[in-house]
Amino acid sequence: MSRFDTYFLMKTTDVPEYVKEKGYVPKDAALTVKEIGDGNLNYVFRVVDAAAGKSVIVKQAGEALRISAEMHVSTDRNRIESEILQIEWKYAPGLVPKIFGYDTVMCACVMEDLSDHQLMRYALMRHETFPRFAEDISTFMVNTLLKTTDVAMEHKAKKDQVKRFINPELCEITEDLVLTEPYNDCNHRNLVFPKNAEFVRKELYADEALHLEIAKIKFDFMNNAQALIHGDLHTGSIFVKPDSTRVFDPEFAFYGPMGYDIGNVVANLIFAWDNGWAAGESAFCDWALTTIQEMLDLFKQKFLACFDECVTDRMAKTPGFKEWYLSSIMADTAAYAGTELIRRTVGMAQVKDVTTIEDPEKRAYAERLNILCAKDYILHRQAFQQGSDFVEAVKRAAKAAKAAD
Ligand code: SR1
Ligand code: MG
Repeated sequence: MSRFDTYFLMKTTDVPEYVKEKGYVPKDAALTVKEIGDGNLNYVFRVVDAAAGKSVIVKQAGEALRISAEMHVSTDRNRIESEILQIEWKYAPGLVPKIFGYDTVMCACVMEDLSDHQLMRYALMRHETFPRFAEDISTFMVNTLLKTTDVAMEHKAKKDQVKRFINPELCEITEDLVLTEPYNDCNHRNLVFPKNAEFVRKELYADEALHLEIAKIKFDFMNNAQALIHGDLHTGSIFVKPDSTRVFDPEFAFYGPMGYDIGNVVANLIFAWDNGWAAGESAFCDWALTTIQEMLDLFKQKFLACFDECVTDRMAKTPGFKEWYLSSIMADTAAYAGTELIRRTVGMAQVKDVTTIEDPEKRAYAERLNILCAKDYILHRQAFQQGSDFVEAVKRAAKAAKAAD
């Protein structure tokens, strides 16, 4: 009988016994443990065996979320995360952390320690640039997304995956926080920067044409079981070094539209641009926009090449289909870049890139830019097909946000 035979939320002091009992480190190892979690949901412990020069990460799901004690989500999310990371490792080796084990009782997984990397959001807030990022993230997305679709997988095996990764509670968070509340504040959880209160009322709460498009996008998110998506691919879910990129934290994963992942990356690079603009870091801002363009164009190029290699469905080989399919993914990318830009600007879960902009005028401007760019992406989504289309919209919004002051 072990005290880890029944679930409880571990404290730092419980973790050494846990990793020893589960066999991840020798019983006599002298360990140091630090809680390093930075997300909204889970607890993350770094366990170091200094004498052996080894370390691992233990990630445990709590029953209440860190961001709000009132929000409860099944601890099964940690099982989904462990299994997805193993699938992603198969499709995109070296671009996710290695999983060493998952414990269904404690809802904890033990994985590779990536402390030699930095959390991408914080590195971007220091205006560091990552030359490999566009290459790596486009490879990650093509390999994990296209290869898990019906065009590439045996159809019954794909449907089994849809069943296995049904993720209703985490999807509900996205349906509420991303695809409902930013447009009406129906749960009174929005956080609107006071200087932009009237702008948000007019541009988001009172725009019925926008609401109709968001309703269409929301039901696409809920019903388009296209690929096994990460589901929360923002820069706080990515570790970077100049020569390495690792995506982690796929607990929101489910079968959904590919554009949701791609659009999230686009939006989060725009948040990085906001921060760089407020700090007067023009070279960094240029890098952020160039990276959006390169990432999307590389995605398209690799997608078309990979399609020819991995397509198995007879009808999917019909001439013209792959271009049509890719074009719909680019439009979805614009739609979900837009919804991410808006929800992180006025919704409950915001991003430090923007909230730490100290000058209130600059922050208000950046937030107006995000909202105007988002509306362009959402309302004209079919027109966004090339990387440069996405970048031009940022430049248009930068001008329009000044006029909207
Ligand atoms: C209640 S969780 C808030 C947000 O944090 C996660 O990272 C997801 O983005 C979610 O929407
Ligand atoms: Mg997360």
